Amino acid sequence: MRTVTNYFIVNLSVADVLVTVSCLPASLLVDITETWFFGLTLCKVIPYLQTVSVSVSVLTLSCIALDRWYAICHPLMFKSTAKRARNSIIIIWIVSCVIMIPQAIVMECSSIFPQLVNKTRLFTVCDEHWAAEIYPKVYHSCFFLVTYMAPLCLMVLAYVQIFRKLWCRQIPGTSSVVQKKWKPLYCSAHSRGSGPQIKSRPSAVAAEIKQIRARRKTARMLMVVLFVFALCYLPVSILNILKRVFGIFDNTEHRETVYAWFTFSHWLVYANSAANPIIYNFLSGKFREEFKAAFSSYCFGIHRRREHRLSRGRASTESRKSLTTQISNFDNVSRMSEHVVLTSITTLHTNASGSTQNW
Ligand code: NVH
Repeated sequence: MRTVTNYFIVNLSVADVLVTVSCLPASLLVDITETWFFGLTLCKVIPYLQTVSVSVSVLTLSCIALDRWYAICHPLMFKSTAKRARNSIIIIWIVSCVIMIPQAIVMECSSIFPQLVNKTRLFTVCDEHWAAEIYPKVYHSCFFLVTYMAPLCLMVLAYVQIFRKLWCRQIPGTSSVVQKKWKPLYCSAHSRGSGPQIKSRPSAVAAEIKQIRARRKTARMLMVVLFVFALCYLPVSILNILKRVFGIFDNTEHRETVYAWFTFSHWLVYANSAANPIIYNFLSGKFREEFKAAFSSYCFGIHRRREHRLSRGRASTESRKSLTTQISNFDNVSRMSEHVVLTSITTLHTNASGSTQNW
């Protein structure tokens, strides 16, 4: 499915793969040995790729949130298309590669014992070298703001509005009694009864309920992805600020503990890359379905895939047959509410027109 969100999710995965392949092995070795074995070029390239990947991930998550925010909260203001998504992805990569160039410039190899420079790689470290003390403080404060704090705050605001729109809004064509039953308790009172109560055709109502249901599922998954991202990048971001801006670990007696915390924080960053496909697996039926199809076609060849497509085709035809069957897959609370809505609309409509029309 070439949706805008899916384009961005693929881009997020590219950044995840990039950081896992290029930075994880080096990070593992540095965390264990406290030594840089890879020479000056890679001392510039690997941390550069690390920061590019962070920037690409956070910008991609921001674009996903922005796209959902426009689609759900301001549908008439902006139309996002697959082409626009592709262009945004190109811009994300260019911007990330450009803004992280200073990182490559400041990375240098140095030896703890300069007399051993030409004899061994042991005691070599790869670290930032700045002309004055103030520069790293400014740079890392900006890095934290631009790659963590500001985008996360904006995304939280966007998802709060999306949440309100999807979970607290008036369902079209429903009476206030039905509406109260549909609307879960956690929605604030002010949104209750807002918006006109349009008496739409049942098929239109069903289509809209279906759309809201699909959007809720996607939004729920995206909120989990964002929450896990924020959680996994929090320790490394905080530790980095404490180290570079406040210089807290410069003369510490607890060197081992500090190293352990840094190692843990690096692993959380890499764990985030592994977490995303797991989240998609648990929270997206479509992802599971497509993954299984791709996996079985990889293992058993094209023949099986064709069979799978056919059976999926059958399944989707069957699923189109009955709206009630489709809706019965909803989660428990919503299922009950939805049942109330559908029964009430059907009853209302039957009473009004004497027939239940197509459904
Ligand atoms: C540059 C690093 C240094 C910490 C984040 C990821 C991250 C850090 C962070 C947040 C393993 C600017 C700011 C940096 C590093 C860097 C070697 C390597 C990496 F989301 F990774 F706070 N933070 N030496 N952080 N860097 O650890 O230069 O990328 O070999 O890639 S960094 S490494």
